Amino acid sequence: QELLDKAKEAIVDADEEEAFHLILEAENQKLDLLDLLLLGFGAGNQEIGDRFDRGLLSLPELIYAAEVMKNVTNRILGILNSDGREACSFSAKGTILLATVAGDIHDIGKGIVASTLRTAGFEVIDLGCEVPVESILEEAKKRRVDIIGTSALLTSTMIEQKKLEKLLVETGEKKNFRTMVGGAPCTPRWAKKIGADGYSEDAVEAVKVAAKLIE
Ligand code: B1M
Repeated sequence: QELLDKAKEAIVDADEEEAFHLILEAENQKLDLLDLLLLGFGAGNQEIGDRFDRGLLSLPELIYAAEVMKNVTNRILGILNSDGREACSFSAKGTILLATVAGDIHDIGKGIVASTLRTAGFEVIDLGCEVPVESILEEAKKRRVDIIGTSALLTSTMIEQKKLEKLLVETGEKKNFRTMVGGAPCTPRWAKKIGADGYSEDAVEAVKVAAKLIE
């Protein structure tokens, strides 16, 4: 718990050196790095968001702390992915394309989803952020993926997920792919409304939903 508290504090203080030191410490103590990421650093990320909301943090401060969170996320995911460990029992193999939708640069959560899916045995193609629906579909066709997963963190960019569903129907491609949506403003109701096949609230649930979609 002490390490988790320190991890939270490191993000709030935007202290990258301390954060990397804590990762090493957790590795040495053989602690679960995913727990450290989600419950420790993740709590710090949540806290900076809340502070920004309440006007206690300026945008440059938010950007700086978020950059530290991103570097920390990448470091931990790098370690976990190179371990080649299987975290879950659902080894439902399949290919998933992930993208944060056009106009949206939030990619920390999507990175965690990508890593969790990889750890669970899926092949993940991550197109990054600000990806237009046309590019998503083009790549999905080229790579013959099973599932297209989109992430949206802004209420103003969720509409891109609807745009993708529309494009899939209009081009006759809907039958060829399962779709999945996620990101803080998304809900199961939203997924149903736009015609997406799946929704998940977090990275762990994303694995279960993806496994179900390719059953
Ligand atoms: Co911004 N931002 N941000 N931001 N940011 C939010 C989302 C916001 C809620 C903050 C706020 O005002 N309270 C708000 C959105 C308001 C709204 O639309 N209703 C907001 C805003 C307004 C903005 C800007 C417009 C600010 C500005 O410029 N004025 C700007 C937008 C720029 C743009 O995108 N065009 C902006 C910028 C930024 C930073 C660059 C500073 C940084 C992003 C860095 C990065 O991602 N590379 C940032 C951050 C960090 C946040 C908050 C603080 C944290 C987001 C995050 O990383 N969460 C966020 C407030 C908050 O959420 N408390 C906020 C942690 C992450 C692990 O969770 O992303 O939810 P999350 O992912 C989860 C689940 O959602 C789910 O699993 C993940 C892991 O469990 N999930 C999926 C996600 N995708 C999924 C896909 C799936 C399945 C599950 O299947 C495909």
